[in-house]
Amino acid sequence: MIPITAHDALLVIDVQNDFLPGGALVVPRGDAVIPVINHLTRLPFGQQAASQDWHPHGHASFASTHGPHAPHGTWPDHCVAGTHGAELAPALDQTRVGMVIRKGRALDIDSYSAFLDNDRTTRTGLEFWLRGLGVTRVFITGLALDYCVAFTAIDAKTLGFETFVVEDACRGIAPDPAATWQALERHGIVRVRSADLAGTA
Ligand code: VGL
Ligand code: ZN
Repeated sequence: MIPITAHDALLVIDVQNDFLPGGALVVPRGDAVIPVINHLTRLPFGQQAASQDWHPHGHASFASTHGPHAPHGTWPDHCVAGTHGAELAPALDQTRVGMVIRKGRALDIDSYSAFLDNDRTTRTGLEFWLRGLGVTRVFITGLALDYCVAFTAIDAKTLGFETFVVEDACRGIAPDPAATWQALERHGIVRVRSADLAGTA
């Protein structure tokens, strides 16, 4: 059991309509993370933050931006700022979320991580918010395990936070998550399940 304390933060990555069934960039069974995350929000985390993928029209990560020869690593148009698809899932309990970080807002740079854009220099501010509030450990949940969750976890660890990824509170785009877990474990990130986390008595 891992007792959750005031120095712990829950991070909810990109639980947005476009990544759920019926959305523009579906993460298979992505909706299954919502009840697990809602349960975790009731544990005594000192802070809780959520991220939103938040792209302008014509974003560099959209295949449609590049005409008929879209480069590798582009996606269907998704999470366009201000649209229904970009909203956090209505079933997600946001009552204890104190900070929402919007990332991928620059036209030419994508941002998988909730800490740093893919140029690896532009910061979102999440690091300073967490650190300023005395957070030392982060527990990461959400979508997609193999993209935004993994990038966020690796950055969190690299920035000096003790980093945990909550397995049953994440889903990936690729059917087999084994390579992602190997990469995370190689970085010293701890894989836990929601049942491993406990309120302090
Ligand atoms: C994501 C692909 C493109 C994610 C965001 O949230 O994992 N994946 N944009
Ligand atoms: Zn995106």
